[in-house]
Amino acid sequence: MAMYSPVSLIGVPTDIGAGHRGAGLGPDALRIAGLAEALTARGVDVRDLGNLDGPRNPWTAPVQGYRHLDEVVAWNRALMDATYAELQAGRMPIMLGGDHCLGIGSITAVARWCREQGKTLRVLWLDAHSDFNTSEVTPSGNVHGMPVACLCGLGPDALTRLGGDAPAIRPQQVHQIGIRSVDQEEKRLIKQHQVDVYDMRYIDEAGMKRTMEAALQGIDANTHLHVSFDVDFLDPSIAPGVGTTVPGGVNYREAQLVMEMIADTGRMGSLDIVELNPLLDNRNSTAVLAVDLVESLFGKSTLMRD
Ligand code: NNH
Ligand code: MN
Ligand code: MN
Ligand code: MN
Repeated sequence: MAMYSPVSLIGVPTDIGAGHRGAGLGPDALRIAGLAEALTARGVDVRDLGNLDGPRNPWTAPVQGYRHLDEVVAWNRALMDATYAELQAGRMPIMLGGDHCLGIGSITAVARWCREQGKTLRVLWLDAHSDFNTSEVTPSGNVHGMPVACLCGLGPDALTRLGGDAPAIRPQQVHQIGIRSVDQEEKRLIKQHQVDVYDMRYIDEAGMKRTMEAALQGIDANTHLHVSFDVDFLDPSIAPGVGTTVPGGVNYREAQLVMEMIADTGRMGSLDIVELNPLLDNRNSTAVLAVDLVESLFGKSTLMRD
């Protein structure tokens, strides 16, 4: 069995950036599904840091294109600090979301740490959505549709400069897999900024193996791989417990292969698990599936390879 760095679980119980209530219950659903125990069984040293604290969700309408911007900033600042502290302590942060706006905080911290360590950061964004909206083009004002744009410097200063300098990352560092719902103006931005997108059409044509080979191409010993796993990446037939289901998603076998191929690189240094919504789930089955997939990220193969 491969040796993994020690892991810290950081619960971030908020749906502050989402369009449905309930993602704030995600951390406990993942705990109850046995995440820590599954990693321990893989031989990983796991510490559960419990949940971060932050403002309640005021559930108000957008103001200048953003819903709850102040609260989104507060949660992301807390997460950025917690993530950075774990990286500094030599531990792999696993963020238990919470909605995907939290990717701003976790990845800003990871980007800063990689810069200081001279590491090359690559972000794998597993999602049905590109999350590249801005306040001008968002159909909803929900910040969970904006984190990639914010990380690339498009957005309000309070989010793009969360870690001081903007942008935290370049669009070329982001590789998106499973994409099948992109808003009209968001498409234009994605093309303009040249994000590397492997949408479902690409996966249908090339197959998941070739898709992942392309997305992982060029990784070397100096690469830090950050995996941002939006559970709506998965097909709703196997993962109903998310706020924004989109049909035609990644199936069980494809998802396992994605995780196994990431594990094979040995370069995953941080992970987000976001958008799990237990209120919409079927007896926590989506949380159990997420844990199963995280086991594969840590080298558990359904074949006889370990
Ligand atoms: N694109 C839509 C929006 O910006 C939906 C985003 N929802 C997500 N993203 N779950 O991953 O409002
Ligand atoms: Mn997302
Ligand atoms: Mn999504
Ligand atoms: Mn597996």
